Amino acid sequence: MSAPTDLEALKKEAAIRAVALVQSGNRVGLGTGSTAKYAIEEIGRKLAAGELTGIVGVATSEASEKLAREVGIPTETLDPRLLDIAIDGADEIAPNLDLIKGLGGALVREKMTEVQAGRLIIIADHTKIVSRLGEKAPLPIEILQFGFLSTVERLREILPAGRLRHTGAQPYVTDNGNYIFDAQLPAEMDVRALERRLKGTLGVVDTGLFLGMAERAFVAAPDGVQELT
Ligand code: ABF
Repeated sequence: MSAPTDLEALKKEAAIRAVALVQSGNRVGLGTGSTAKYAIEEIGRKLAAGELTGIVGVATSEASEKLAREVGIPTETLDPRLLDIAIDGADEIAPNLDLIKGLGGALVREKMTEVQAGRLIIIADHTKIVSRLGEKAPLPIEILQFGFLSTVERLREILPAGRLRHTGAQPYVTDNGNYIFDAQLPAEMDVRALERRLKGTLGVVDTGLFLGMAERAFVAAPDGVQELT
């Protein structure tokens, strides 16, 4: 059988590979975005077919919560219990599986959920592979609405090239009621030092840097799905 060439078909195939790691009885972190959507649908399909039982999903966004309900996945909100596995997309994947996430706006719920997962499995198409973080995508940084102009000024002292995300004329608002500052990362950036500095910046809720969190990635390319560890 020849490999599918359509990108959506490949993203779906990557999602199916990741969902194969889910076992009956697992508590599963449900990611957000157009690739994670396929994983949620596949879990729903397997539940309906009786191929999986006893799954509990913890959704990383309102949109994923809604989709999970539609496909029949019982959901709970995040509590201190660990999750067995989480499956999510990414905006950039570095060779060591460090990630930029959050262009979809769900970075805080994603990070809070996925840090509690025994395994974080990333699914993406090949355009997300980079040689260094910040090569293609900006780094999303979620900030409080209160005093946001002050926070943006503080952030510009660290990352001068960046701007508040907008939807039309209005600032984009996350599921948590916050704003997002999208910053260009300079080359040769120590992302671990950057993460510490950003997390210590007043008004910052969290960043889209997911460092040392992913266990593996299934990356969809025209010649098939590659597994990165
Ligand atoms: C989420 O969805 C995000 O962290 C990331 O921003 C985005 C990727 O979406 P897609 O799979 O649609 O490219 O996983």
